[in-house]
Amino acid sequence: MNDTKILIIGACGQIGSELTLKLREIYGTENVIASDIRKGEQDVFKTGPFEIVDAMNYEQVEALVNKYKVDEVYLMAALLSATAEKNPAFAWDLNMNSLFHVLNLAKDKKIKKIFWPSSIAVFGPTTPKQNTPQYTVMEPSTVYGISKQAGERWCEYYFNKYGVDVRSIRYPGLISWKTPPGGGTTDYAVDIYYKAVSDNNYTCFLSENTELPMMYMDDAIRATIGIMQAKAEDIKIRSAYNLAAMSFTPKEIAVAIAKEKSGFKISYEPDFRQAIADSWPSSIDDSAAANDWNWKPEYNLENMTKVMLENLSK
Ligand code: AKB
Repeated sequence: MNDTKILIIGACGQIGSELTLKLREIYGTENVIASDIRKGEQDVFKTGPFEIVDAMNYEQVEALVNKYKVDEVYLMAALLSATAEKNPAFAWDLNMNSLFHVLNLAKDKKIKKIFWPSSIAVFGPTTPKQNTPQYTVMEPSTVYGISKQAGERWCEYYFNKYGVDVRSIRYPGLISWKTPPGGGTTDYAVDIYYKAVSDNNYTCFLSENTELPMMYMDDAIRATIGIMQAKAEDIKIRSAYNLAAMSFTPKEIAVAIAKEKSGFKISYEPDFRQAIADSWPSSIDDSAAANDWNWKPEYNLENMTKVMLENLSK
């Protein structure tokens, strides 16, 4: 396993940066090639190989795969929900073309395995909101959700038709103190901790009772590497797995923060992201991931809040 060569596309983003460091710990620095459209202010390009790549350019991606004899690709480049609504055409191009490039590289046997992230955004206003099942009505109403839903169908198609070993999970909102998120609807759940530490108050862009599925980044990274290391025959779902850890509202996260930081205050000024959040599930049934590849989260709102505040206060 230690000779496996891994390419991460979108390595400077919120998930990519932490994923790169973890994969380098497991597979060895030289075996994990980080790449992105530009260098971020990240450890990723100081701790191992780093290449500039445009995920939408097939020749550039193929050249990297050939140069490093890449076995596995983690395609983390994407425009998230809020940013995608501002530039739907570009979001569609980036999210879909980059996926086709790696799927086609695997179809042509140039790479062996792909990780591609999906999202709770594949669900829409007609989906059952509580404990949303793995298989259910899916009518996403955002361009991001539409691209993730279409991407899931293509992943399954390439697996069924060409035997491409592609694996995916539907991430909930992700929370980390290491790298800030960019352009998502769930970003408030990260911003709130930064503001709690700097100002002891926060104005939330979602309303107080908007309940969304969320996850601490360490759990998300464990899930990502877990599904990639699982035996191929255990991965029974080749579109994307539901994944869950906790669900809370802005009001509930504010209460959890106030327990650690007395006097913390929240106010609410919902903007265009409210409609996106209202179209998504409140909680997720992830029993298929638990059954098929032993997924189990470790963080809940309380222990995550302690870790977030502790680290951001340093
Ligand atoms: C977003 O808010 O767009 C993302 C997601 C749920 O996929 N965090």
